[in-house]
Amino acid sequence: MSSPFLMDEDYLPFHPNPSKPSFQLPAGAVDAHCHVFGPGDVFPYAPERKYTPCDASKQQLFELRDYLGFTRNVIVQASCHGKDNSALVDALNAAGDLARGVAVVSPDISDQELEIMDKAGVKAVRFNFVKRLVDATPKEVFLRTADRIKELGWHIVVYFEAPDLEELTPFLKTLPTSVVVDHMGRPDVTKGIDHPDFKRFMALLSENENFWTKVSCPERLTVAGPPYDDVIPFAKTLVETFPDRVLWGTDWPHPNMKSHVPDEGVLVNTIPRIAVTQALQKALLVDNPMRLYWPEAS
Ligand code: 0GY
Repeated sequence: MSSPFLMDEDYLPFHPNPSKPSFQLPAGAVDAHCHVFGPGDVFPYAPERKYTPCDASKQQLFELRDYLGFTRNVIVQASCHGKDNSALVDALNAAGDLARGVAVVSPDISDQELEIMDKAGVKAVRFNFVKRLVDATPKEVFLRTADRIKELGWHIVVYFEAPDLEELTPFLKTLPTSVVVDHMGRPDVTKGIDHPDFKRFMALLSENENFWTKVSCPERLTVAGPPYDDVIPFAKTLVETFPDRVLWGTDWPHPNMKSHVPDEGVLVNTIPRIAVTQALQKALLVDNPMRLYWPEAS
């Protein structure tokens, strides 16, 4: 059956044949930010979604994992699936121990549903503050969700854009778990690493040891385009200042890209430019994600 969902007209599907990276990933590397989308005829997109993507199946994700040389994935529930985590749970169950998940849930979720997700490998929930992706959720609702999931030992992933950090900081500091900030808090890279916005983000991490960040998504943050020279200083600064609290992910299948279709081989080749020693690379790609998502194995 063909998908009942029509991809948005301006939606760019993921790269059909990415290049092989010249950078060889360390053994056991984790792609700590990626998604599965649908397929829509099996796992329908949410009625409240802000975009309709190109289907991106678990099999395609696992093929990319193997092709690039990753061992494991952390799969993040994306806004187009709303709070229906079925596609995520299905992918986690198919991956066995090789994937962990980040879900999106309401505080009224049942214990039984939480248990199913926990068993499948969900380790976190995501709070999304990006206005083009989701309608606003009251902070009090997020706090109730945080209270539910902290009992399971899960943590919280947050997605916001740099101009919103100042307003969000008092709230973020009240979160009772480890907190992972997506995509370096989405800095405006034209402003440079000495701009107050990026300094505020650095201060958040230095003053709060429970905060981590994904030094991911050069393809979203760049103005210059590949090979993403303008994003490197931001990620390199974070990796060198907080070597034990950084994660890296491909962001496959790159929803809502407008400027270009990212080549994941080129993305992987940015890693040795932001983590310039083998020790930093191993921390970023293996030790840190294993500690957070596979604590029993690390
Ligand atoms: C990402 C970024 C985006 C989308 C989502 O949940 C989502 O739909 O996260 C975006 O459009 O910036 O991390 O995939």
